[in-house]
Amino acid sequence: MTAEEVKDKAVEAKVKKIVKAQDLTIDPASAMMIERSQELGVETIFDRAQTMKPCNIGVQGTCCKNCSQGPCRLPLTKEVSGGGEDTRKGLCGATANTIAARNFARMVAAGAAAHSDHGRGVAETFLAAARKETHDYKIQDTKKLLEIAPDFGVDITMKGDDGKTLERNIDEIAVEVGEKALAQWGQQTGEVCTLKRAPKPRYELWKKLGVIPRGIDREIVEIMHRTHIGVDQHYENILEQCTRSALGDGWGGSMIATDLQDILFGCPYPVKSSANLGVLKADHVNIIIHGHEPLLSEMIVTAAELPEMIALSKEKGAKGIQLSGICCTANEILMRHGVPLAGNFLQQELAIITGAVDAMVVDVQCIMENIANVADCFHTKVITTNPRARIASGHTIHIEFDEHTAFEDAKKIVRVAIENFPNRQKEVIIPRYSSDLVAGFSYEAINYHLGGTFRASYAPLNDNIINGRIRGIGGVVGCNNARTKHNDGHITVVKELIKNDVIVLTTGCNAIACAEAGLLTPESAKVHCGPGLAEVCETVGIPPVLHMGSCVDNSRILMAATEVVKAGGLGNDISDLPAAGSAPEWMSEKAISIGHYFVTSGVYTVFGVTMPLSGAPVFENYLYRELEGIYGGMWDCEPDPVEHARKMIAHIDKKRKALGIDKARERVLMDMADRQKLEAA
Ligand code: XCC
Ligand code: SF4
Repeated sequence: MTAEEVKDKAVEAKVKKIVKAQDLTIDPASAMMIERSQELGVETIFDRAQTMKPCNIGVQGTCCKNCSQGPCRLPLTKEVSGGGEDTRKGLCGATANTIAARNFARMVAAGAAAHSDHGRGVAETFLAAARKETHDYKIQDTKKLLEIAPDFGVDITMKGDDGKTLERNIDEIAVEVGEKALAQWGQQTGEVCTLKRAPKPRYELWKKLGVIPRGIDREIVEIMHRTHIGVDQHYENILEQCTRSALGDGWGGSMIATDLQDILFGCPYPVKSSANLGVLKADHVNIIIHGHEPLLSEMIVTAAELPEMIALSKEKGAKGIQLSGICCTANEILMRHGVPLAGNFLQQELAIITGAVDAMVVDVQCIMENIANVADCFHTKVITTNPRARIASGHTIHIEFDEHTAFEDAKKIVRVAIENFPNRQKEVIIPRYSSDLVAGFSYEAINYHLGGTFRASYAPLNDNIINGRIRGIGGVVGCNNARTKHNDGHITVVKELIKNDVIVLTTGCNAIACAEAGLLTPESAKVHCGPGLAEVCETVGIPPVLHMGSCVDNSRILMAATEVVKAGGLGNDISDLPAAGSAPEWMSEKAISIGHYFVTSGVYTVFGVTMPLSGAPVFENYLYRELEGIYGGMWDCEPDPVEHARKMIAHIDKKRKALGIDKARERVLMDMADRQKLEAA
């Protein structure tokens, strides 16, 4: 070892000793497992976050490696931050703003590609099911099929010989919807048809600005072209392409994924379950499904319930099979089957460290390569299933999933897990923490819940916003980020919002964080909400935080916002609503695509932790301020979670004022002391 290396090691050891698990997460179950990892000497992301600091120039968004003459690195200088002239240039002359805009655009492209490729897979399976090429999948929700068919230009009725209107055969409709849906990806001209679902003024604005995506894939490819060296070198023009691509994600690929999944697997309605590592059972075969696509996991849910599988598990000495999930695959099967949540993004390694996971089955997205290394320290089998996503580290098994043999594949996987049960080596330690939850709030379910079966409508929600009981709507979503305390941003932001009577719609890893903190129960309303929101939740019987699903289900939030606009009384467009978006602990490129389709749909959207923009002040100003004049929504970044929530509330109040409904409630912020006074009274 060189002297340098010795020094590094010493620093590393010191850092490890200083950092307490309680400083890394607010979740007691996770803290327990972090400590256990330290005890066993199993390295996790929490350790590496201490020993490896992020690159200071990349963090500013101003490192360009788009050609081999670079990387050209343009950190912010004192002169520029002091208002002086910005003379920074890459070799080709690209300015810091061009570089940051190109980097941002590539994040949008990757994020939109991830969501949309997921959507494409769903559309392909949907079509196979509609054509009856597979018997494992069936068209289940025909009501939703008939509802969405017209959006794809598919007739649901036909004229009979006698001129009378007849209902069309449902299978024919399904095939046509499948074909039209799949065509949205490769379409070269025209418009992605689902954009028409937006409120009319929004659609018209997009049309006027020329940002309606022609085809989902085309806009993503065009970002890659434009950001190649020497093509698009104007940040405004680059951002316009980001808008096409992101809208093609939120109102296209993601929305179609959600719709077709609902039709194949059933539209979610409220369902009870539980969340956190405590859902694992020491005496059961534990199978965790992790990733994003419900296609395979739906089959695994069924396979794990087969009497033959349960019998096999007993033969191997277990009491049965416990299925649970991590990340958005978890959200998908929770929403439709009530399968419990084992944890969110930063808990994937920790789940394995319990020693109780017999198989972790992964599909695509947000699967850390290191789970393979952690699994090597235990008996856990990591099973990759998607040809797009394999792992070189550690020892993993690949059982490829094919929609034509889906159920057989799923049975194979469940069997591997069961056979692995007797191989447990280390002591099993499962933190005894799990929280009850209610999930399953599709926008259809919200409609039904608020209005009742016979007059399903968003009008009661609007009434309560207008009369001020509900101050506004917060869409809080997104990842975990190892650069910030696990779940702290999520829970602080959400609690601050509901305390101030802002109802929260959630998806993704925020939803899982809220579940773990007990915020997804109707009972949590009277503990955490301001009096207005508490009253509404109590009357209607809903939690103050509504779990709407996975990352692609952010499209449900767009549809809910559209329904609120349609219900009337709160303006004509999404940008008129007293609403704001947030991703307190974002990290993935998908989050950037989501953020951008929220912003360009008219929503003020705040991201936590950091944004790769600080080295490019002109581009940053464009995103954080000027965009509001164009789209009515804009980006912002606020790492402090309380301030983060307050910025959202300030925006909500600004919109209330513009609507003339600010008088309905006093514009005060409740803090904890006020709340206690109120409770005491
Ligand atoms: Fe992944 Fe969807 Fe982010 Fe969680 S929230 S870390 S993307 S699982 Ni969408
Ligand atoms: Fe440098 Fe320009 Fe090449 Fe980027 S594209 S690495 S700024 S020369």
